[in-house]
Amino acid sequence: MTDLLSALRDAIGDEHVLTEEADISPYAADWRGAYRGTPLAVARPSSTNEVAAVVRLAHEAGVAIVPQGGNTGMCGGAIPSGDGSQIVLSLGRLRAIRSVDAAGGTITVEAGVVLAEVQTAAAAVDRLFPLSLGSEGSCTVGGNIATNAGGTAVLRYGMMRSLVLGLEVVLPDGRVWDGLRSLRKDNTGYDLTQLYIGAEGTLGIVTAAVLTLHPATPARATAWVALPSVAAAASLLPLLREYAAERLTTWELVARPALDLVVDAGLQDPLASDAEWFGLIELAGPFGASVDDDLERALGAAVEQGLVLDAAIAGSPAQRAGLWALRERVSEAQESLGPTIKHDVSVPITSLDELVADLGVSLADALPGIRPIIYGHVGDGNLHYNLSRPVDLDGADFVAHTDALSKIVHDATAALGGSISAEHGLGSGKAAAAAAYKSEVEVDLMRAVKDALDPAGLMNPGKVLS
Ligand code: FAD
Ligand code: 2HG
Ligand code: ZN
Repeated sequence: MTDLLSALRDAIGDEHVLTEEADISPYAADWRGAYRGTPLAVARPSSTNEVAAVVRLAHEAGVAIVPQGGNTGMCGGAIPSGDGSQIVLSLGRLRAIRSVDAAGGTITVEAGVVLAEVQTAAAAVDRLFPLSLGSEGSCTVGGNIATNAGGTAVLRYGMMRSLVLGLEVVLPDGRVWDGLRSLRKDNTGYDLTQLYIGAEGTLGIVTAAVLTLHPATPARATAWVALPSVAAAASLLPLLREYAAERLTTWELVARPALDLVVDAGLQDPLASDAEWFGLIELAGPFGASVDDDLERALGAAVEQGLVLDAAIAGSPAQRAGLWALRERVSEAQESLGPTIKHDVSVPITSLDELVADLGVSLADALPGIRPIIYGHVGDGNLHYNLSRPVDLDGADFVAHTDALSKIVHDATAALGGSISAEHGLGSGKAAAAAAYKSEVEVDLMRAVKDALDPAGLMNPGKVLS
């Protein structure tokens, strides 16, 4: 290992190979402290060639690599094992925006560029990069690609995989695949770009990407609504589309206990409603688009049909930000209740009410006093069905119930034809669970891909496939 470390130092510079406890500890655990490992070292290359050199040297030494971007992931994907045998490869120094092509509608960026920086660079040329996550100030493009991130604009623009045109990838043996194409059409064989998206660093290291830019949407109309039920939230989707068509960008759900958390944390509740379910709706369009009128007409029809009980429409950018915060701050606010057992499930949108009703009963039976904090991307059929401890149960004792409680949530989701990871990926935390809900054929195919592209098994082992 001493030889490897000194070869790495020669390749990327002494100060960019970290081994001291104080230096490596920020890379050794996730942001919640839910996953913790022990890196052999942390390598911080600054270019594609340096990434290739690190990977080649590790490959020659038979040492595994764990890529890490902003370390905002939810499932432990960027965290090494605890045995001190794996190198964390941080992409944080690959920070260049290589080019912006407003006319062609593309931007080419390196993997370590923070998502918010891509949004800003797009806005500077009057374009939109639509991926939008609560973590956008710290997550990176490489991490967004590796997890196929979702967020609050998927309804209109799709997940990260629909925003990527081309990739540059360092392969497990250190070779570089230059697939940085900006073509909208390219039917020349297997789609390797899509294969690397959502692979969570298990097939190679993304070093750069060509991303799609969309027209800017300066006209925005935003509402916070009180709802009679989850079924109403599902029925609202086709109604909103009827009035807003593709301008409907966001349709998010927040349950009463989740709203109470952010209000307790200091946010203002715009509706004095005793409803159990709430939602955030946003329409967006080009300058001069009639989004305000469309939203008002849609909400009028929704109230008439009994799908919405009450609504507050943002009258200023500050009010809009206030409504968004009611949704975006829930994840962080739940941490105040102690450790969270997280679930990121999706079902067909028409089955959401059944899922919520079933789980309400079965989880309370399994652990009386358990507090579900439910919110998520209802327009995508995706709920964060997160669990907090009963008030009289210690955090550690609660976490000991994780497997049993998650099995209840995942079984109910699978019974409705759903997915146990809608947008966060599998990492190490959900890899085994996911395999249990897939057919043998599907797991075999995934293993065949892994074995073909990473025959030595050195790319983020134990993630995605346990
Ligand atoms: P990391 O956490 O560093 O890594 C994630 C995975 O990608 C790991 O497996 C890692 O090995 C791999 N990886 C990282 N970089 C590369 C690379 N260059 N090449 C290959 N593999 C790589 N996610 C959503 O989908 N939707 C949301 O709405 C959402 N909201 C969030 C809100 C908050 C407050 C937080 C904290 C997180 C949220 N997330 C959300 C989760 C997270 O931000 C995303 O998964 C994000 O895409 C991870 O990016 P990252 O750069 O932090 O990746
Ligand atoms: C969100 O939609 C994120 O807010 C985070 O995906 C969800 O913290 C979570 O469980
Ligand atoms: Zn989410």
